[in-house]
Amino acid sequence: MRLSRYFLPVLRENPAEAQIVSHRYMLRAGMIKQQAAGIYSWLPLGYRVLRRIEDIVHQEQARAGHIPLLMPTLQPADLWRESGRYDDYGQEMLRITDRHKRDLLYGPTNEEMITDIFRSHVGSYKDLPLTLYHIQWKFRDEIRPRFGVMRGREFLMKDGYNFDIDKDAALHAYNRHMVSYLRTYERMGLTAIPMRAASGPIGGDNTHEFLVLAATGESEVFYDDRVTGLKLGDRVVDFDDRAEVAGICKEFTTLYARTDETHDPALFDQIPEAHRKVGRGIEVGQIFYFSTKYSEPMGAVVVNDKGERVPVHMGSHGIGVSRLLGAIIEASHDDKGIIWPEGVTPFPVGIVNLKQGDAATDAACEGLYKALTAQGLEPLYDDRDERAGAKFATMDLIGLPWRITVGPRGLANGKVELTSRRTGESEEMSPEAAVDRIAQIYAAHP
Ligand code: 5CA
Repeated sequence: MRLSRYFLPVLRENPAEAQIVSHRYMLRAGMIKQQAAGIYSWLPLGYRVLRRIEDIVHQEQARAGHIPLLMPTLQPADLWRESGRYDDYGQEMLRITDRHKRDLLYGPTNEEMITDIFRSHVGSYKDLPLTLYHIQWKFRDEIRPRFGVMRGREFLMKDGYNFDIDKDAALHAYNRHMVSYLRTYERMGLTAIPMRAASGPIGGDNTHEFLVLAATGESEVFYDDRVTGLKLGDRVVDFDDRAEVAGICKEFTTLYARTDETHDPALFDQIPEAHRKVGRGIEVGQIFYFSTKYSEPMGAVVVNDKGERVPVHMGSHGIGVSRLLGAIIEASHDDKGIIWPEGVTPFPVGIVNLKQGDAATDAACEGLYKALTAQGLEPLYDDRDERAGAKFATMDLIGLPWRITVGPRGLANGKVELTSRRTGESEEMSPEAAVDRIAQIYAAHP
């Protein structure tokens, strides 16, 4: 992509309405535009990151054996009358009436609809286990939408639903989600800690939230700081192996980590003082096991191996896809702008031409552009006729993790400069070596 042809409406001034750094940088970097309170357009740069995050979510769900589908944003109210949640959900639910005076709603979550799909097509234990998920827009008429995409009214969520024959099988599905989420967040450069939580309107007793530590987080968290050192890494996990998956969950949930909703001061005080931490966190996901809460009233039953009709055991599992952009920026930025982790960056590398119009620098930039593109590493080439300072400021603001700078002085010696956005360190090398290095770096981020 050439910046001269792209649509990147960066703002020079700090927008007054943005109270936290992620919101400020998303507006300044031309990633989003607010259209109404808590409702945003995703401009090209923001949309690229959103899609990267969706890709990672899809890949890790596939790895765990979960199956994608797509349900609509609008749902008939009657489904929610069956579960009893139509009245319970209150003012957060956006209710709509169509021309035939039928009650609809913009889905805040999909337990009812997925249960309806299941009961229409599945009748035997032989079709279990089954986990279906989608990535779809949700609407919750939050009383205080704020912090940009962090607490929106319209927001993108991955929500998955497991159907199992009994509690043990459903708890395995719960554990499978926990492990798949650990890797999902790690690939985005995040440390997201599973914390025992409260279930709210979704229901059930077993639930964990995933929290990214950040001073601007909306949840108060209490934890043993050794939990932040745990990593799943690139371990090969057999998601069908109940003991292995449960073992990983135990590893990540044994140290104390709770939100204020479930905090137990007596237990907390048993942690050695040096490791006892109180902080704030951003909730980027939540998993639930709620047994037969929806299957029973909605008649989602299967015939078991003894020929009896039994309601299926279910859970639901959510990732805040659009919120993740904010969480990643909160966790990774400096005073010049965003610092994207390689896993989610909108472009793997930027090219800055210090002397646009100079035959040698233009040719070298074109060469880099072609070589990187040929390797599937689409660069963002700043080919505008701008001062070097302005080009650097834009690159720093939008946060691509690597920058190749091409100027007449370096080129005279056959060199360009490769700079890390995170460390600020630069290294001179030939254009070919720079391309190789970028390819090497991204080999670890498919
Ligand atoms: N049905 C369940 C699991 S699929 C569910 O709805 N869970 S949830 O309520 O916890 O939402 C899942 C995730 O969506 C949350 O962890 C959070 O990351 C994200 N989320 C929730 N509300 C908002 C909001 N107003 N703006 C942005 N993201 C949100």
